[in-house]
Amino acid sequence: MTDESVAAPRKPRVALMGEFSAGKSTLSNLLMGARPLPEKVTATRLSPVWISHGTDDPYRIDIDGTAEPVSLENLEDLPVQETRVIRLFMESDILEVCDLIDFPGISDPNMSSEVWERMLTEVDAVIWCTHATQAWRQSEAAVWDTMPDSVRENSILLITRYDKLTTDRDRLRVLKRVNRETKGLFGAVFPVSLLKAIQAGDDYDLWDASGAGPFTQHLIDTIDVLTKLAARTELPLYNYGNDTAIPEAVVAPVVPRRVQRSAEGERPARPTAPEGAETDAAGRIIRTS
Ligand SMILES: Nc1nc2c(ncn2[C@@H]2O[C@H](COP(=O)(O)OP(=O)(O)OP(=O)(O)O)[C@@H](O)[C@H]2O)c(=O)[nH]1
Ligand SMILES: [Mg+2]
Repeated sequence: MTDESVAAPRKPRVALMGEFSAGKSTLSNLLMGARPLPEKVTATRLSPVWISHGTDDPYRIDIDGTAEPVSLENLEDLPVQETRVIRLFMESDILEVCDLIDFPGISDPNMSSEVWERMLTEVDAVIWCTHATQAWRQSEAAVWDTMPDSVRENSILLITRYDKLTTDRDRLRVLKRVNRETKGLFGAVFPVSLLKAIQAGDDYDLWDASGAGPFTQHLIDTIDVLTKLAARTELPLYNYGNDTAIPEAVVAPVVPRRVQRSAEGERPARPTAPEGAETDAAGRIIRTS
């Protein structure tokens, strides 16, 4: 544990979840402006990876609670079934305001769902990544159905790999269907091409066209809300049932209003799309709630 985390109230914990290959790890790279893991490691099945701000060495926590140092190069050798979570520390802007937990894919036939289910109770909010070309499958809806409202209302649904849909008609069709089928189940829904967002570099227009602009702005606002909620309770929101009131706020910390995308460049906060906004011909924006 870093000194910082002992002194400060706990940070909100945002989980990155979704089906296999939906873009969870790409999203964590985008948000942190860096790759936390070597390329070859991200290609393998890992236990949930919980990333916090700091310079501490990585370690794993066994299912019996024992902590043990690990090497980043050898994460793929760790026993997935016996590892509750891998803890990593990085000095990235977004980690100053929240922790990120990168989950494995939900319906991986080579991994028991227990591996990620046992980490759900640590979560305050989720960014759920759903493949644009097969968005919001039954398997995704079934898992989301088990989440408490306290988590769902602060969660974001990202329709990822949106660039794989090639016509405006397809994009609109998918967006409308997903919005219809997930009505009331998420705080907001955004279509995005994570690949294009990463490739945008410092090109402001490309960044916006990727869908990352409105999404990151909404994420910053959500982290603000979560920070205030987290200050009221030591328990993750997952553990607050629908009928359990969250205690009154003691402090309302101020969240820096920025998410740095890359080591070199930083982008000013962008305005969110107005309520009820739809796509334009370039497939940009769309914030629906
Ligand atoms: N075209 C396109 N490819 C993407 C996009 N997002 C991710 N990818 C690619 O999809 C592949 C899978 O992405 P990951 O980020 O590893 O997906 P994941 O959800 O972490 O996958 P698992 O952890 O294996 O379940 C990678 O090759 C990415 O480059 C996108 O928006 N557009
Ligand atoms: Mg991954």
